[in-house]
Amino acid sequence: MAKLAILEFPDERLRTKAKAVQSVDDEVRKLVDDMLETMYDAQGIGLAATQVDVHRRVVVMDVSDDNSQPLVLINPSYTPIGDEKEPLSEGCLSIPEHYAEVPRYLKVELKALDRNGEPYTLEADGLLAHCIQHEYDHLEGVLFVDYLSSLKRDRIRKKMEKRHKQMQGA
Ligand code: GNR
Ligand code: NI
Repeated sequence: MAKLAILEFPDERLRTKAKAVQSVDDEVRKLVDDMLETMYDAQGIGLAATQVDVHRRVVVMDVSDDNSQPLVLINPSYTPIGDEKEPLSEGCLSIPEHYAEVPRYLKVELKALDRNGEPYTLEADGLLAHCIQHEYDHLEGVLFVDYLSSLKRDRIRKKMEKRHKQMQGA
C-alpha cells in the first residue's frame, strides 16, 4: 500500500468531474487500498479519488470509531429518502482546519459497487448520510465551501493560499 498526496483547495484539479469505472480490476483495488491507507493516516472518515488527483468514480469511507468498518463505493449514486435536510458541521481533508455547517439530506439510499464489482444498496442516515453526499460532491468537482457565501469562501481561500505559501517557504 502507498500513501497518496491530497490536493488542497483552491487547487483547480479538485473541480474535475470524475469518470465512471468501467471494470473493477486489480488496478482499481490497488487505488482503493492506497486511498484507505491515505484516509486512515489523515484521520478522515471519507476520501474521494478526486482528492488524490485520480478522476475516477471511487470513494472510500469509514465512520466507525476504531477504523473497523471500511466502505468502498465505486460508481456511487444516491437518492434522498424524504426531503428533510439537517445542517451538520463538515470538514474536508482538502480544506484542512476549516469547518462549516452544510445542510444535507437526513437519509439517503446509496447504490454502489463494492471492491469485487458487486452492486449493493445501503440506507444511511446521520454522519454516514452526510459523508455520502460530501464524497459524491467531490466526484462532481464540488466542495463544501461552494454552499457558503462568496464572502466566507473567499476568506477560506485566502487562508489556504497563505498556508500554501508558508508550507513552500518552510
Ligand atoms: O473527515 C471528514 N469528515 C467529515 C465530517 C463531516 C462531513 C463530511 C466529512 S468528510 C471528511 C473527509 C473528506 O474530506 N472527505 O472528502
Ligand atoms: Ni472532502
